[in-house]
This record gives sequence, C-alpha cells and structure tokens, in this order.
Amino acid sequence: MSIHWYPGHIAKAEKKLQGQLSLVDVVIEVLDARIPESSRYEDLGRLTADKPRLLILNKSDIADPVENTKWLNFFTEKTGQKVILTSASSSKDISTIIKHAAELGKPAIDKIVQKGLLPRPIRVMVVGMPNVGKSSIINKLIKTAKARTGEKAGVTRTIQWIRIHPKLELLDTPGIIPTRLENQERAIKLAMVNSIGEAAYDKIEVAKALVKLLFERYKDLFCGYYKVTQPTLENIIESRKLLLPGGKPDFDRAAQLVLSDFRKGRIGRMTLESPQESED
Ligand SMILES: Nc1nc2c(ncn2[C@@H]2O[C@H](COP(=O)(O)OP(=O)(O)OP(=O)(O)O)[C@@H](O)[C@H]2O)c(=O)[nH]1
Ligand SMILES: [Mg+2]
Repeated sequence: MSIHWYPGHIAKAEKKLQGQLSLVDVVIEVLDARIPESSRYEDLGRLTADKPRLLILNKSDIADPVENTKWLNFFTEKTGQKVILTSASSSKDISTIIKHAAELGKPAIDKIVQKGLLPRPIRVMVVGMPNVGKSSIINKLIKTAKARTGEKAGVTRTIQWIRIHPKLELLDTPGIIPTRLENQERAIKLAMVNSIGEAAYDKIEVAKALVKLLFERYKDLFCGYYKVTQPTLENIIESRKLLLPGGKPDFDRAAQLVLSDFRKGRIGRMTLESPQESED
C-alpha cells in the first residue's frame, strides 16, 4: 500500500509555520493521544528556535487511560517539556492549558522588564498536525475568555491576537504542521485517525490494517463490539450483514464503519502505539 504525499509543499508550509512561530513566546504543541509518536513533529524544536513548549496529548478521553499515563511519563522524561493530557471539551483542561502557558511565558516577559521596557502580554499559539483538535482548543480558549470578560462574540473575529487571560494573547489561527509521510507505517496511523486527506489513501486498505491492529492490541474490546472472532473485514461484513444488492459483500461500507467507529471512540478507549515500541 502507498499513501501519497507531496514534498514540494513541505518547504513552503514549514516556512509559513516558522514565520508564525517567530511571533510567539510559548508554543502549544498538540498531539493525538491515540498516536502520540506518529502525530508528533520531531523538527518542531528547530522551527521554534527552542521556545518553551507545552505538549498536549489531546483526545485523551478516547485514548486508552493506561497508555495515556505511559505516554505522559515518557514525554515528560524524554522532552523535558511540560506535558499534559487533555480533552478539548473539558473546561478544566482548558484552564490547565492557560495556567501552564502563563507559567512558561513568564521568563520571556521578565526579560523585557529587566531591560527596563514595559511588560506586554505573553503571546501563544497552537500548533499540530491536521485533525488533532487545534481549532477545538482555540475555540474553547477564546470562549472561556469571552465568558469571563463578558466580551461580545464577533468583536474579536477580525483580529489576529485574542486576549484569553489577563497575561495571555492567543494567535487566532493554528499552525499546521506539514505532514511528511516517508514512513508508511506512520502514514497509515495518521490515516486511521483521519489526519490525512481521504484522497491520499485507499479506505479499505487502511480499514483492514486498523482491524488487524485493534485485534492485536484490544482483542476483547474489538471482538466484543463487532461480535467477531477474527480480524478481517469479511468477519465484520458477515456479523453486520453489510451486503450490496445481489448479496455481494460491501467492503466500502465495512471500511467506513470501522474507521468511523474507531475515530469516534465507539469501540472503546484505544491507543494505537505504546512508548517502548517508538523508541529509536
Ligand atoms: N473525543 C474528542 N474529540 C475531539 C477532541 N478535540 C477535538 N475533537 C474532535 O476532533 C475533530 C477535529 O477537531 P478540530 O478541532 O477540527 O481539529 P484541527 O486540529 O483544528 O483540525 P484541522 O483544522 O483539520 O487541522 C472534531 O470532530 C472534534 O470535535 C477531544 O479532545 N476529544
Ligand atoms: Mg482546525
């Protein structure tokens, strides 16, 4: 199987991201907690010129809680960054993001004050691969601020910087990390969590690989949910009676079903990779 990508776009996207990053004091780096390593961009440190980063494992509500803890510990040790688990719908998690961003940005403002200049708000931005939850987090950060300050919706729509805390300003658009897909194993996991445009891959192939992986990692949950005993789409087609007119198996529908069930967390809380396998 091959997932297509376009190296020509990468340099341009990186340049844009680098430009945005140069404007901020703190970078909020969002990963998908179901594929923390595969949704991470190793080169972000180079692009941010080593600005403080808050590493967020988002969608932790639909990821495996045991794996969540493992990944939290792994990244905390490995990166030396502040790492937290979040769900974009949790107001408590949004407050935690604000609290850590304010802490991480304080040294930058202290420096300004030490030079005898007036302090300014800490500037932050949200960065991550497609579909990890960047917009959900940004919207929540803005809404929380509006609720607190009583600011009217729409007023801040046209401005680039939005005050989300007395000391914090947020860039209102996320930084999109360009996806390099040299590594097909990684590309297929990104496809599984819907982080790659559907035109780039064959849904049936990705669904087949997902079924295998879920069976390997979460056999009981997987088999229980679909009432199957084997990791094949054929089994799911049979169990769910997914047939085309005339009685032929409907692989398209089966693939769509499995992908959508997994992406929405319907089968259960699942994580597709564990830290020990990802160590180089
Ligand atoms: N369960 C769960 N779903 C989430 C969470 N955060 C975001 N989502 C869902 O994931 C999908 C993508 O979220 P977005 O906020 O649009 O992600 P994004 O990173 O802005 O995506 P792009 O704009 O495509 O790069 C949406 O359906 C969200 O509702 C989360 O913490 N938990
Ligand atoms: Mg978005």
